Amino acid sequence: SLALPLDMVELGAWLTSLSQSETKPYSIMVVDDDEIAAQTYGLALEAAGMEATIVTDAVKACDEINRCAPDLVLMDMNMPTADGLEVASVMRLSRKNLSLPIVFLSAEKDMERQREARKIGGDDFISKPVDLEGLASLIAIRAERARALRQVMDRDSLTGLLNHARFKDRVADELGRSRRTGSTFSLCLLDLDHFKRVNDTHGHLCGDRVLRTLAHSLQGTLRQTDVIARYGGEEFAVLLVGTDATRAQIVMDKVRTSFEQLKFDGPETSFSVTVSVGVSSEQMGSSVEGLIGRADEALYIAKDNGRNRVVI
Ligand code: GH3
Ligand code: MG
Ligand code: MG
Ligand code: MG
Repeated sequence: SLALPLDMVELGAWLTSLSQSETKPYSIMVVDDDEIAAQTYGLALEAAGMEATIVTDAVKACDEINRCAPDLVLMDMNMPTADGLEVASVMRLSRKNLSLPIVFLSAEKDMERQREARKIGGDDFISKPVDLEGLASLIAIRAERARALRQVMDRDSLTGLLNHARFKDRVADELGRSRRTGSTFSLCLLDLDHFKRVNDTHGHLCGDRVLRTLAHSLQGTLRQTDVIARYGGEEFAVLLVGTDATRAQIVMDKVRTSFEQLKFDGPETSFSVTVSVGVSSEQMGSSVEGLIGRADEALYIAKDNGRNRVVI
């Protein structure tokens, strides 16, 4: 569930992010060695407002999942390059695919194989030939619930940002990419200054509003490819892709100065809040823990040196 827009937030940016998340069509991966059949299903899904990615070589299906992050997989059972059941078992090995619905589509008449398909975690089994309209509506319903589930699993309910666990996954992914391609990135930890005081003075609901406001201003300021998360209570974490520490300091300083200028209305008085930031950047042989540890040390220095500052 999305929070109401706030007076201090740029309404435009908020509405844009809201409409994007609401209208983004369901992305369905269709895995079938029979290209004509796959295209037919794809067209039926697209006619119902979804997006279809066709994969005819089952061996490539798992890699494709990482690339296109589908809301649902619709898969044939009997394919020459790999058995649909085996492909599904491999998909289920990844924690990321826990909530991914896998719908089997097959001419398979053998009840034992159908049972097996359900046993490895297939969510539905549809017999060929299929009623295309029925297929599309079933897929849309499954995809909708999967997306809602993923929202609960991956996101923080107060701010809608990625949660702590998913943030660490993304840092690990980015570290892997950086090792393969030599790309650079920075990790920033943000901690609100004297936030306990804000709660004590203006109440926790007001404090919650401050947290949402910082989340929205990060979303409004950073790039679409950057990763923004709620790390914990009043702490946020940001991964700036393709950005070295010097550049990250400039970016985060912009966030810091625009945030300190916001005026919040408390029950009795209006007030402003500041934020301290620690930055670390990818170096040869970094680990997720190493990066977070170094950002944390920088954050500690920022606090120690008077808060409301960015330290690299
Ligand atoms: P410092 O500048 O050293 O970071 O001081 P601080 O007061 O921000 O730090 P401290 O760790 O003492 O307090 C953090 C506060 O953040 C305490 C806690 O109640 C508040 N907090 C954590 N999560 C939430 C939340 O979800 N909502 C609200 N309103 N407050 C929260
Ligand atoms: Mg087949
Ligand atoms: Mg803290
Ligand atoms: Mg704090």
